[in-house]
Amino acid sequence: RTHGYQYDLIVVGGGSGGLAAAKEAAQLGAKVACFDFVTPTPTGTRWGLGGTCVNVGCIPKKLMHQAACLRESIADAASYGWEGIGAADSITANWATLRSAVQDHIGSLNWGYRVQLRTNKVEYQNRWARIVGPNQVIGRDRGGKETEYTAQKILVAVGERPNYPAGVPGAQELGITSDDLFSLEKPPGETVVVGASYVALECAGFLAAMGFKVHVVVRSILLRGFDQEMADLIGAYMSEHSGVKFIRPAVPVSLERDSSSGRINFKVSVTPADGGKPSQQVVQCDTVLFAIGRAPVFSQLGLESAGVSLSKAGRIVVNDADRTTCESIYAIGDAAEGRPQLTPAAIQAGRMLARRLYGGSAENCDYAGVPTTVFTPLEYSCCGLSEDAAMEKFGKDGVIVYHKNFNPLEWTVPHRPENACYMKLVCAKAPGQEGREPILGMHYLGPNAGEVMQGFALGLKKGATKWDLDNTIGIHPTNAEWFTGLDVVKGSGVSAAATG
Ligand code: FAD
Ligand code: NA7
Repeated sequence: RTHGYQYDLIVVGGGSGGLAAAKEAAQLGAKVACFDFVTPTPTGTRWGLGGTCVNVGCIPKKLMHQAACLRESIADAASYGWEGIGAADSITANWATLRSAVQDHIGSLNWGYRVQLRTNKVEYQNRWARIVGPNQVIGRDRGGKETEYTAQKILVAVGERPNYPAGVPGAQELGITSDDLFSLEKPPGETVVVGASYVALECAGFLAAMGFKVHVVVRSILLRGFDQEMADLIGAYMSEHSGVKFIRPAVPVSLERDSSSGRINFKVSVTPADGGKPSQQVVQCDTVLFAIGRAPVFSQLGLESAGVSLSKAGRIVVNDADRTTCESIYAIGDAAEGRPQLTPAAIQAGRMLARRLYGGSAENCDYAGVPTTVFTPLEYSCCGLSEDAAMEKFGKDGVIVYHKNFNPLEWTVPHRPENACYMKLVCAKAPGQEGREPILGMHYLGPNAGEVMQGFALGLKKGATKWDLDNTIGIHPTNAEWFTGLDVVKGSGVSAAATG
C-alpha cells in the first residue's frame, strides 16, 4: 500500500491535530510515522510529546485558572458557614506546589500519548522534520544526525509559537512567553503582561488571583476578533474586581535588568487619554510576559522545496479538503490559513482528513459554529457571530439583540458583584417572524462559561431560532436557564439589569 515509499503518511507535528490524524490513519490501516520536536524557548524551556495544548496551552492554563477559581470559592466559604479557613486575604498560593502538580499531570499526558502511538503502531520520531520534496522528509535528531524518509503523503501540523516584539531591546533575553510561564521554577512575582489577546488576559487573571501584582500593557483594544462589548465587560471586571492594572494604550520600549534589585526595569510608551504625545514610563517588575500573538515557525521546514504556498498572514494555504498547493502535502491546525485556532478544531480536522485519505470518507471538517471560551476571572464563552460582525454582515437594521444581566444564585450569599454577569443573543431580524428570529451568535459572561456554551452550540449548529430557545424549558436554578427566556431587546430602553 505504501506505493514504494517507506510510509503511507508522514505527520510533521505531534500536537492536537497531528496526533489525532496519525492515530486515525494508522487505525485505518495506513503505515504512519509522526515527527515531533520541540525547539527550546529563548530561555531554554522544552517539553514532551503532545504539542501546545497539552504542554504550554489549554491544559496548564485551565489548571491554573482552576487554582484561581478556588481562591474565590475559599473567599466565599465563610459566608456559607465554613470556619477554620481563615480570612481570604490570609491565604497564600504556593507556586512551587501548583507548578509541580501541573507539570506532573502534563508528564502523565506526555507518557499517555507515547503509549497511544505505540498501541496504534504509529512510529514516533523525536526529530525535527524538514521537507525536501513532495514525498521526502529529512529528520534531524537532537544530536544533529540527519536521516531521509519517504512517504506517499505528508501532513503538516506544526502549530505556532509565541511572538516576541521586534525592536524591543531585552525582550528575548529578559522576557518570557506562555511557553515558559507554566513551568517557571521561581514564582513569577510582580508581572507585566504585554498584549490583549485571550492568552494575555487569561494569564493576567490567574496570576492576579494567586496574589501577584499584575499589569497589562494594551496596545489598542481588548480581545481583537471577539465581541467588543463582551471584551470591555471582561476588562472592566478584571480591573474593578481582580486587581489587574491596565496600562493603555501603551507599547513596550525596552527591558533592562536593574543591577541593584535584580528586578526588570520595563520601559513602556503610554499615550495619554486625550491622544496627546506619548510619554515613557518605567514599570519595575519581576516578570514580563509577552502574549502578543503567535506565528508558525517555517524557517527550517522547507515548504518551498515542495511548492507549498503561504498566505499573506504567513500560514499555509489549504483547500476545503486540507490539501496544500502541493498535491501530496496536507496541512491542518493552527498553521493552516483560516482555521479556528483551537484544539478541538485541529483534532476534528485531523480525524476527518485521515478518514478521507484511508477510510473512503468524502466529508470535510465543518468549521461553522465552533464555540469557544476565554478563561478570564469572569469567564466568557461564545458561539457564532459577535454583535459587531453581525452588524457588519446584516446592517444595523438587520440585527436584533436580546440581552440580560444576571446574578448567579451562588454569588448572592457571599455578595459577589451584582450585574457583572451578562448574556446576549444576536439574531437576524426576520420581518413577520418577530420572536422567532434565527440565532446568529450567543454570548455568555459568567461562571462555567465553557460548560454552558458547549450544549447550546449544538442548537446553533442545528439552526436554532429565538423561539426554539424560548420553547426549551430551563434547568432551575442554573445560570444557563436565563437563555431560555430572554425578553429584553437591546436598545429598546428597557433595562437589562438583573431582577429578583
Ligand atoms: P500544536 O499543538 O502546536 O502542535 C505542533 C507540534 O509540532 C509541536 O509539538 C511542535 O513542537 C511540533 N513541530 C513544529 N515544527 C516541527 C518540525 N519541523 N518537526 C517536528 N515537529 C515540529 N485551544 C483551545 O481549544 N482551548 C483552550 O483553552 C486553549 N488555550 C490555549 C492557551 C494557550 C496559552 C495557548 C498558547 C493556546 C491555547 N489554545 C487553546 C490553542 C491550542 O493549543 C492550539 O489551537 C492547538 O494546540 C493547535 O494544534 P496543532 O496540532 O495545530 O499544533
Ligand atoms: P492575537 O489574537 O493575535 O492577539 C495579539 C495581541 O497582542 C493583540 O492584543 C495585539 O494588539 C497585541 N500585540 C501584537 N503585537 C504587539 C506589539 N508589538 N506590542 C504590543 N501589543 C501587541 O493573539 P493570541 O495569541 O491570543 O491568539 C492566537 C490565535 O489563537 C488567534 O488568532 C485566535 O484566533 C486564537 P492589537 O489588537 O493588534 O493592537
